[in-house]
Amino acid sequence: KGDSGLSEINLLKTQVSILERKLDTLQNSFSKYKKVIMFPNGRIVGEKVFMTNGYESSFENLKQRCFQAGGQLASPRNSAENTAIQQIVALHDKAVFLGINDIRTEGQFQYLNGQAITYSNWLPGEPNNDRGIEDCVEVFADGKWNDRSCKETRLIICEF
Ligand code: 289
Ligand code: CA
Repeated sequence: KGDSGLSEINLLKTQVSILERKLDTLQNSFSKYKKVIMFPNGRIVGEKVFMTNGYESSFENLKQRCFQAGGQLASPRNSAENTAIQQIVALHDKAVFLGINDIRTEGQFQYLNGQAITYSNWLPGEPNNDRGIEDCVEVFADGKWNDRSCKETRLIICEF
């Protein structure tokens, strides 16, 4: 009887921890979708949410703003994510900066975590590092990328 009581408690503990993990997942999803409802300028692609609040500034400021909001500057990993960003650009009629740059090593574009990019959508002839000062990546309303000076002012899109 004593042993079976113990195993019942252990079973219950396992079930509670499974439920806790599920609750955690649900809460994370809910907080994402809540943001999209509050900011209808967003787009959901799989697990990611892309959003703008209309803020415009240079790359470093955009990067900081997204980080402070608990996300990061939009960093599309595939064409579906790039299309979501393209739609937001078209909606606002303003180009954006991505969370991608070649500040560390010229010609080697990387994500904000330092990994080399695995997806790109450059305009023909880009990146060209025009005048030797183009380390950031802007996206136009057609979804195409151009490297551009990080000092330019562009619209913010964060991903969460
Ligand atoms: O300052 C140069 C930029 O305005 C862009 O000019 C042309 O569109 C191309 O040379 C681009 O590569 C360049 O970023
Ligand atoms: Ca360029």
